[in-house]
Amino acid sequence: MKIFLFCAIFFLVAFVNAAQSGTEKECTEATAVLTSKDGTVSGTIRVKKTGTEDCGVHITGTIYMPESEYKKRGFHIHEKGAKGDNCLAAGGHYNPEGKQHGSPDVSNRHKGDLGNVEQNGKTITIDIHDSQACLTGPYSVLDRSFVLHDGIDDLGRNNDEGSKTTGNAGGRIACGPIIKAF
Ligand SMILES: [Cu+2]
Ligand SMILES: [Zn+2]
Repeated sequence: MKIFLFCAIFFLVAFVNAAQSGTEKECTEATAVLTSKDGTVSGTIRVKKTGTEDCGVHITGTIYMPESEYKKRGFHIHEKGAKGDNCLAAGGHYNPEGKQHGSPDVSNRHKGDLGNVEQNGKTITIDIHDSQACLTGPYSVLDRSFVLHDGIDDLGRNNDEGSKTTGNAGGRIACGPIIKAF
């Protein structure tokens, strides 16, 4: 009887642990705080899963930065959730499938290719529906980084090497790791 009770408790504990680790993997919402090294750029971004599939998210947020004329800026998810070395620590564009750099609305693109965002005055308002970024599954963007660039992403439409790898979006002016929220 004692053995039976012991076994029953053992399996119950194992079952509860398995159920908990299952829910840990689930992620429906993530956040990222973007900053620049000099402190002049800051923003908060939210990523919400939009359906039951692993991929498909709604990305919203606001970035505040020094005033400039209306300008487009490249905005991507880069591979690593690190922001050292003026955001170079974030690595290259998140590209687990070995594709070319491209526009967010084509299938041959890096998973992290979100295109351009628009600065108006001191503000960039972000409101992106993306079908390829994922919050669950093998290609999750959790623990990777958003990177805001100084220049315009050419969306891979030119014939030079840079266009097919980075979109020639220029320097990295702010970044922030994508962290699980719920
Ligand atoms: Cu980038
Ligand atoms: Zn890219």
